[in-house]
Amino acid sequence: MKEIDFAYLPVIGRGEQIHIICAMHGIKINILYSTPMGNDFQLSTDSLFGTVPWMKDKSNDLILNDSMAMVQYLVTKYEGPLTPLSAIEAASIANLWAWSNDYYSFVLSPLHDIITGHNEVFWRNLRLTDTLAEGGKELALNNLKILHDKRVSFLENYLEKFSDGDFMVNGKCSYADIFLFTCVRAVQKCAGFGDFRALCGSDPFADRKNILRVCRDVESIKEVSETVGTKFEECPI
Ligand SMILES: N[C@@H](CCC(=O)N[C@@H](CS)C(=O)NCC(=O)O)C(=O)O
Repeated sequence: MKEIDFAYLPVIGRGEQIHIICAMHGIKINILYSTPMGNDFQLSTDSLFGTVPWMKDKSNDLILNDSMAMVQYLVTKYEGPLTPLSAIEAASIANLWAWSNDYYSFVLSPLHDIITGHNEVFWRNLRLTDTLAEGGKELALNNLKILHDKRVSFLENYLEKFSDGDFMVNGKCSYADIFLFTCVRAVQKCAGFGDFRALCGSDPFADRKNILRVCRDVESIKEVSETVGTKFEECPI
């Protein structure tokens, strides 16, 4: 049985990559919408770490509560086009996935806090010790633009040097390409990032030709476009 229960929020966030991976590997997903945006899954009691994404494999009751653990498990346990072919390939993919994970944690998550007005004490920056607390939204957005430009430049330069064909690793799509794609398109299209886009002259990835090429490569996969549909236009973040 290739089937998982999957709890997340009705946003792109860290969840859409899992939907795409499951579609590409023929894994059925039962969607549970989590609090505070849904009621199928209680974040504070049903999840191990008080966070989503969360998943349970119906075939063996394995529960995972971290997106990195999930993507690696799913492409290993249920072989398909995203399964790495060697230890070196697997490590290179994880390494590039981590770029998006850091970008998500340090740029997108704080932007989410600004978009949703979330300013409770929490483990991320931008709440107690940094500029959202001290300088307000305008300074926080400007600082996040600096972080965005700096971090995106590193990936763009890396791809210019080391990735000559399609996708980022060995010319074939990986879960690293997929997470990059969902992060980039969310920033470019989701309504919540409008203020950030305006600050960046409408498209924060406008001149990043290598990153945009990877996104187009990913988008050209049938399961990807079918899974994503109009979600980037409809989801707030
Ligand atoms: N390392 C975790 C991070 C999970 C995480 O921070 N998830 C956010 C939503 S994207 C969350 O559940 N936040 C709960 C909260 O802010 O209370 C992963 O990638 O799965």
